[in-house]
Amino acid sequence: MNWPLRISLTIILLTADRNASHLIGYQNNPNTSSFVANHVVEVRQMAFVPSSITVRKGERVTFINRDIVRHDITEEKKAWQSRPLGTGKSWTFTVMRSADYYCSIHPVMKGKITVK
Ligand SMILES: [Cu+2]
Repeated sequence: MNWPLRISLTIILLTADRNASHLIGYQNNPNTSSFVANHVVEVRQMAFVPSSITVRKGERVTFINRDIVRHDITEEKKAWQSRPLGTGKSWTFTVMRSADYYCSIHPVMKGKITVK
């Protein structure tokens, strides 16, 4: 690969990454044999990162606890809730509607998922 082409591809990849930094990939959906996007929200220093994401209905979100204390992910009206996640643990769910959520252990921690 020549250098100008390699630089162009790098710029494209960096731009794509900035636009969807929470999007880590696609997973095969065995029910539809289509691919479903998988978004990632990390929990770092008592905050959800990113705190707001936009997804399509049926896409998945994985929460990963990168913090040193336990956290959970609780929908505002408790429509859904993860188990408490220790350091390094993750929880994945399929998003069907927009939701505001928080950590029930530390209620100041808040996040938002918007289904477009
Ligand atoms: Cu917490």
